[in-house]
Amino acid sequence: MKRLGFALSFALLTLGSAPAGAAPDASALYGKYCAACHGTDRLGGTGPALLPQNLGRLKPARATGVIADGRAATQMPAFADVLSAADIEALVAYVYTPPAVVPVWGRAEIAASRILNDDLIKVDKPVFEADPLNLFVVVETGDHHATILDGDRFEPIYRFPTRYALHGGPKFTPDGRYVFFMSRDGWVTKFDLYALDVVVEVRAGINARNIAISEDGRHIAVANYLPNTLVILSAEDLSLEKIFEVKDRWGKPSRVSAVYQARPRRSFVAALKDVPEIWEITTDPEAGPVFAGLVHSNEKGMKEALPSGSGLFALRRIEVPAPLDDFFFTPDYRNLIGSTRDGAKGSTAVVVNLNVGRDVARIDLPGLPHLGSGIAWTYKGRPVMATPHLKDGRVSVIAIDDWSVVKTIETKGPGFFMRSHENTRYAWTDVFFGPNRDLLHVIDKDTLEIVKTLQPAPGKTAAHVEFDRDGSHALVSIWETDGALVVYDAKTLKEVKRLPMSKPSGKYNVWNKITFSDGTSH
Ligand code: DHE
Repeated sequence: MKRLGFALSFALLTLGSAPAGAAPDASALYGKYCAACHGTDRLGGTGPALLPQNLGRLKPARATGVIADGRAATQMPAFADVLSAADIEALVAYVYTPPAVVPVWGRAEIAASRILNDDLIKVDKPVFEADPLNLFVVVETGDHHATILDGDRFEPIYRFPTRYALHGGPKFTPDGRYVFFMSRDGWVTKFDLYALDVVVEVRAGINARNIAISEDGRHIAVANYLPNTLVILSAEDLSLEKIFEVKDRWGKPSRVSAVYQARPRRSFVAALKDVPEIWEITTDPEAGPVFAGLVHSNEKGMKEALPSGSGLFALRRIEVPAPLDDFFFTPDYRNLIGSTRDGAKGSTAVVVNLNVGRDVARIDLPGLPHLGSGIAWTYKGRPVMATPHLKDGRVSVIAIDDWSVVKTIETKGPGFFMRSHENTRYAWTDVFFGPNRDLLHVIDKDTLEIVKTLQPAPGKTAAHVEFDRDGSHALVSIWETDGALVVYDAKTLKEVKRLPMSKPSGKYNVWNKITFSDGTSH
């Protein structure tokens, strides 16, 4: 498959900046220096989209530095010798200003963006010697690559470039053969883990959040901030199946925070950022027993039971007290816990029973719990979930039979991710923010005590753990451009191997993902 290089734009960098004293013409500067890579409409091209929504994670001061000095490990060049400081400031202001016309990304744009890899060699077994169900897919956001790692020998099998800025966990087909990646600019890539090559790519949105795959492996849902859509693609060839324009029952538009697969329900569940509704979309062609008959709110705001046989992609709206996002699902997918930021006391978690279609409990969890990273296990015969907090140094352990907080475990700082495995007695969590961000805590699931605190690389952020297929090893990321993957023996907690990697933001074990291990993200 061919991709245009950034080289094209650099050839155009021969013209000078604005004459001294004249106010820079930002639009002209953009057209001259940026458009070839980032698109005349700023929607992206070979370089990422330059719209305020897409730049939300980059502070303007940092953007000034990127234009002046370029960006390491990408093809973004330095412009300090070509543009004056005033030109650069004008460009920064320009890209942080919304375009005069709201960009459209609908059926035609999605279809036109689709790129099939005509060079893909069809194979019926893996082209490598390793257990295909114990592979790790490692996303390296330092230089925008992914590595396929043999999960028995912990040796890289293949490394390839990805789209710019992947986010969220890649999703696997139920047989573990194909994996789907999503970039924040809305690109979805289907990759064949047997052939080790891209199958097809499509751009499903301009600014996307995450993807989910349906229980039968036939559909991919894409959650978008821009435009306000939820897009359903065929997992076979990433052709477009349906676009939901996301609006509440009164017509108010909303961004989609995230979309999840609710496997036993045979549905997608979407978190909406701006309106107090959760959406459930059936992926069961018969709109089967779980979905049919459930209460939802219709377009007139009336509660009604969904008829049986509502059909593939039938939509059920569930009203909630406030917009909720960052969902943890109980292992049976009857309940979810979502965060709301409406409480005077800080964040509060709301439990929504998906069967009855309404909120059933509230849990006071100040300090912004990162519920999406929550994991579940059985503690003293009770089902519990545990979540790190993004703004507080603690892990909350919550009973999922009565929603009480069983224990608050003090940590050395706010955390981001949490992981375990059925075959290990430990749960691992990172300290992601603050001076102790190089630490990881290992918690005994039977005593809820921290039994060890690890420091794999002093001074460097250590984060995101994933176990191998049998739970005998835990893999940790060192989140630096010249970072590493550190393999620990999950019993002795001793390091067994260290592999250099470029900011390995996340790693995903095929087996744990396709079997929906309670210790990992889904
Ligand atoms: Fe993520 C997963 C939302 C910032 C790295 N992140 C997710 C998911 C959601 C989410 C909803 C679950 C999707 C899935 O896996 O299908 N993330 C958000 C945010 O709202 C937030 C706080 C702000 C934002 O800018 O979007 C945010 N996330 C970050 C980061 O800053 C991280 C650390 C670096 C990055 O690459 O952007 C980051 N998020 C991740 C990773 C996962 C993720 C590595 C997958 C976790 C997993 O193990 O499954």
